Amino acid sequence: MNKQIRNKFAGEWINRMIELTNPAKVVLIDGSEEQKKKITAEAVEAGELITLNQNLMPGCYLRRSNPNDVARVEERTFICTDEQKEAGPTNNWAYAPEMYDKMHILFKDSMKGKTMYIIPYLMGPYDSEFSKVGFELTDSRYVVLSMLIMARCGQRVLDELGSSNEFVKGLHSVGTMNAEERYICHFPKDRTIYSFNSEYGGNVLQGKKCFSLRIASSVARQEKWLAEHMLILAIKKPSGEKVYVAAAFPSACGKTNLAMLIPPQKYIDEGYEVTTLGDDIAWLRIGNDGRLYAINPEYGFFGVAPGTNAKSNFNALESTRKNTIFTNVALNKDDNTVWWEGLTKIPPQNAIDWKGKEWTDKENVKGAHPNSRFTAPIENCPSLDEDYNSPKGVPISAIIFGGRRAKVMPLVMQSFNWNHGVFLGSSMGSETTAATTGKVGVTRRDPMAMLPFIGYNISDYFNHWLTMGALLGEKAPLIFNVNWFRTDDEGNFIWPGFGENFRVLKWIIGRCDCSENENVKKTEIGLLPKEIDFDGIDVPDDVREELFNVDKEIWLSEFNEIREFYDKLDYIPLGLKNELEFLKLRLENM
Ligand code: OXD
Ligand code: MN
Repeated sequence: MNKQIRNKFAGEWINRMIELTNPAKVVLIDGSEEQKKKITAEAVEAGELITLNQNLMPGCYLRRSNPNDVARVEERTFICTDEQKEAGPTNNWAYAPEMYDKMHILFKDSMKGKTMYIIPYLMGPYDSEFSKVGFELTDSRYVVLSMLIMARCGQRVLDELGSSNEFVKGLHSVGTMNAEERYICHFPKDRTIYSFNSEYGGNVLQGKKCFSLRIASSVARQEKWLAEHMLILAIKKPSGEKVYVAAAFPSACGKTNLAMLIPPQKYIDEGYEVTTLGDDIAWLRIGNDGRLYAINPEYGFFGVAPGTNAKSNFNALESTRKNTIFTNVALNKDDNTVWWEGLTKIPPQNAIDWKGKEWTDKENVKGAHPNSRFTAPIENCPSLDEDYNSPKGVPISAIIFGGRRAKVMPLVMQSFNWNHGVFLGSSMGSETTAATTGKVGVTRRDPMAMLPFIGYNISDYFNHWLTMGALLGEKAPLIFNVNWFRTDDEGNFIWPGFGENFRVLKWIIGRCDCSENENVKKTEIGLLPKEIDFDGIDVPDDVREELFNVDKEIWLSEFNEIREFYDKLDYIPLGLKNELEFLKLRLENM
């Protein structure tokens, strides 16, 4: 029996899980440096981690995963409830009692001969009304060490929990790594998460997608707040005033890059600065003053390595210089550091690929897996905002939605109002690239970039967004849509993106403080800038026009696609039905 946990509710549940999984030993994670060192040394000794060059990269390690376990598995991810309609048409549903039975068979004796680590963790800052406690019980040292980076963990969390029964229960076992029997299960009613047969971050670092999005979105609906797949950044204006922005993008749209953006020199010289609060998840609540406040519940970055370099994202690269775990990247044998596609133009001479083989055929074989990752402490980030840890959160002035659209969406537009903004979020999508599927240019709808993460029925989720707007009233943040991926007829991107995206952010914050009141025009699809500050970059006149072009035929077909998508849902909330109808009327009169 485990006597280390004094909280009666947690203690009882943990004892049941110990009985079920039958570990040889149980270790409570206390959050101390000594314990972390000890577990790291054991992981190195067991061959689970490779020590990298400690002079160049202190505290950094390389992990090679099972090659069958390199990404999130949406088809093996379940929302388990009593009735299917609670999960809705966009989730894999399982009948909760049946899934519990199945899981308890899989977990029976799954930790026999192994150590169970009890990780008490907190999503959100200490002493904050935003924050919520979870426990993850795991038999993986790699998961323990990754959780120590991604969340606030240990004794202080137990102190914060006190005698409360409010915590998320999580059980994880690496099992046999049989991909066919891989399960990522969520039981929102019991606030319980079970992950089995995987060690991939998005599946098993339970604080992240499982808790902070799927379980939290369902809790947020009950408690009237929002748990969203959003980065948070701050823009300091030359006056010294800061404006906070939250933004949601589907994967492969540069979310981490935007979160850590460095403005063009001209704006830095004028006194602008962008700072980072989070790159993946935001929890948003209405504060005492009626405004919407956000925190980043996480404590680290779980970023995609390939493509990250000093030019594409200096701040992300700097964040990985110390105390970072790299997963499935190549090992540079010359200096015992890491490498991935896009880090430098020329790969290292002598390297080992992500599968652990000598990397000789550099033409045909990738050194790093395309979804290889770095797990890095947030405090490493040079652009970290001073308020990233604030228990109060930061007041959000603008919400940005975005996707990868070759023709439909302009570079930037503002919604007419909150409901229209929710409509833009609900219908947002991204076109597939050759890298993601064989079929290029198919629009995959990914509402609010939350499709794989909404822990309940998507129609109720849309309704909840509309309700939040009604509660916020006049104090609601403005909602925008951006598209960095507009192309010409040959398929070339016409917008430089990266740091230049600051020009768009500048218009957005100008809309928030009314300084761009004159620089706006009403179109059928939303409010567009009359002009954007192109000073200092070479954007020909026809490209400037194309970036904001609204084509009636393209939009009519977009309208039809949105309607088809809506038709697949259980119901469409009235506020969104109206927006769809208004759009049609405006387009018909165009
Ligand atoms: C994701 C991630 O898959 O953040 O969205 O890793
Ligand atoms: Mn994400």
